[in-house]
Amino acid sequence: MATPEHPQENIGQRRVGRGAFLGVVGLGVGTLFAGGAISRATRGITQPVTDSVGLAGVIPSDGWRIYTVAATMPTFDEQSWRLTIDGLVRTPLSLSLADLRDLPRVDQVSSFYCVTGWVVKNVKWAGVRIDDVLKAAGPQAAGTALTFTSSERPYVDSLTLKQARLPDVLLAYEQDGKPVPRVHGAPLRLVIPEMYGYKSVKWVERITVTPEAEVGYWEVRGYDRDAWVGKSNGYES
Ligand SMILES: Nc1nc2c(c(=O)[nH]1)N[C@H]1C(S)=C(S)[C@@H](COP(=O)(O)O)O[C@H]1N2
Ligand SMILES: [Mo]
Repeated sequence: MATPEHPQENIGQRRVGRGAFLGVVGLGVGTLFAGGAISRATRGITQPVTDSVGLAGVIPSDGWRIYTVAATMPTFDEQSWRLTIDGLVRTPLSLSLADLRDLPRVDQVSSFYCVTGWVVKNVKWAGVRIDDVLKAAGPQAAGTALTFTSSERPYVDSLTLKQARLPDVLLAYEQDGKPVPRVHGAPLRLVIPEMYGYKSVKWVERITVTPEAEVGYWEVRGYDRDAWVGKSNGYES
């Protein structure tokens, strides 16, 4: 099911109807880091309860919905694929998957929230921290944000450097113990558990250091630029 699922009327619907069909719980966003469980579930963030928005019947059993904006999903070739780091950096980089795997590996478990109401709890990710990727490129002082470009055109989104440095943000190359599947963004996707899923760009092929955060695909279409789970697009308490 590769249907775009964020029609703009969703936004209005949620705003108008949230009192009627949204339950909220005080769960917060939690991430478990391998090698020392840290739960950050104490921040008082409210969550939509998936079942109360009536999605239970249409969500596949593992909970994911596969989203795309183009007609076909990108493919990649393991040998020739490269991640480009450019923009306001001293040394633009072109990194292979092997280069990424040589960087410090991070394992974490975090939940994934789409702004439309579905959630996948406890997804096991492995990958690399953004800072570890940026280090060799050397971001310039004027660079305050990152643009993540998908090989699925025209999907793009951005984070401030500060957001990208949150401790559970990662460029994931494994999901639930296997290479990230094609439908979920192979070979590399962004994961930022504290924000709604539209910030977690799939099929990332370029990270550009920019003077300020660029407006992302869904943000052009009305969604908040800071997509904090529980605090954006109508969910503020
Ligand atoms: N390239 C690309 N990345 C994307 C999207 C997309 O359509 N294209 N959808 C976003 C949205 S709205 C969500 S909720 C998640 C869904 O992740 P999934 O398709 O792996 O389930 O991917 C995000 N990243
Ligand atoms: Mo989403």
